[in-house]
Amino acid sequence: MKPIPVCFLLVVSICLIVNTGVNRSAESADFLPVVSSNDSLLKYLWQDTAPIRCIAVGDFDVTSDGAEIVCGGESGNVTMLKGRRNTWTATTLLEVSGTIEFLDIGDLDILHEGNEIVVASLDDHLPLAGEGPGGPEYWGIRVLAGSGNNWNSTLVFKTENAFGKIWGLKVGDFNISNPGDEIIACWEFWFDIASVHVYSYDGVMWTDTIVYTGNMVIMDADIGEVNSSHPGTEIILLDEDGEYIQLVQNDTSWEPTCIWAPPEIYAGREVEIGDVDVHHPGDEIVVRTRFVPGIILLTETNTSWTPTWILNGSVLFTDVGIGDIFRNHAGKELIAIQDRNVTLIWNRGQRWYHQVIWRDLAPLSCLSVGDFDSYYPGDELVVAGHSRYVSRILYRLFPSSLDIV
Ligand SMILES: [Ca+2]
Ligand SMILES: [Ca+2]
Ligand SMILES: [Ca+2]
Ligand SMILES: [Ca+2]
Repeated sequence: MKPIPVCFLLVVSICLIVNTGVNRSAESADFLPVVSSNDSLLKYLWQDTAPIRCIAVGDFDVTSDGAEIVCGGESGNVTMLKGRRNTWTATTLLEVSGTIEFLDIGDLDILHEGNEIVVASLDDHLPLAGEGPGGPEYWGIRVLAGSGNNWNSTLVFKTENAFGKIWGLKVGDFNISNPGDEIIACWEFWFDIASVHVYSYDGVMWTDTIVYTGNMVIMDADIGEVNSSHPGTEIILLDEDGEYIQLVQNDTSWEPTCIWAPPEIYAGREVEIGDVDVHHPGDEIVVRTRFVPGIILLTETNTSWTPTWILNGSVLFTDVGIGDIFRNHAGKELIAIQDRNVTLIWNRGQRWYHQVIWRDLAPLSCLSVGDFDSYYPGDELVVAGHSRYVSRILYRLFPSSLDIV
């Protein structure tokens, strides 16, 4: 652990509870064309005007049943998709003059009914004199709360005149002493200075807590019960060099421990934690690699950590997710995207299987799983990327060969 450099404190301005005034009344809500089709296996729910970078599924609008979809990307718009079977409506919830890079959903404000959406965007700017490529980037983290046609956006944090970049962002219970969920953001300030922040809202104000700093950039973070020798949840951080770091919360402080320091080929770009192996107690750590294309599983038994390389690829994977979408398999599966391909990954006994279940029209960027379509039982998978389409992949579209593996 390294103290936070003074330069970092000078260049970052913290803007807590700044309401940007985006409050859409019923009259001004920006409805986009409704998708309606007679095709019961409708694949493309909606098309954005520019490539889509991020997508999330969750129940953030209490006026409609079940979960909704939210997506964003190079258009600078955050769009909500609601629908059932062949009829879908798109509503713009927020517009920024830049790119939406991260979206996630959780209960950040316990006084607002239901869940809220977190949006992290890289905002456009005109270069200042002397600035070239690689100059300052202006990031904003906003929380969107609303229902129906009425949505509010609150700016939680922004960088100003700073070299800063968010590599990973999630919503979850990252601060057990604050009610509900919090935001974790893995920042790189200046060059190679890692600063992991947890943003907590207690119903009155936002608090920004630095939970980890270091000289190696942290690529991503997630939380779950991955370590049986420690009661409660653990946060896992991936550093750029390959170290896997466990953060455990002790009252109001977060204590880091390196749990695995593998060769660089195992260095991770993204971590997702969930119960993807019913034969192993608790949650497992799933990692998308950043140098050698692959998906890795890291599991703990009696304080020893075991890596399993469960999938190779020809090019780097761009997203990995966890969900229960394969009815012929008990428990949850992994879904990974690589170029135009969506691959389903599941285990039986000690063996891992994988199969491409969908090919999009252009390279994909993001995926999410949830019960966003009440017409079909259980959860559905949604993917998006350079085709600009949001595609729903139903179980009935899976290749029939899957069921005999
Ligand atoms: Ca709430
Ligand atoms: Ca909490
Ligand atoms: Ca398990
Ligand atoms: Ca469903």
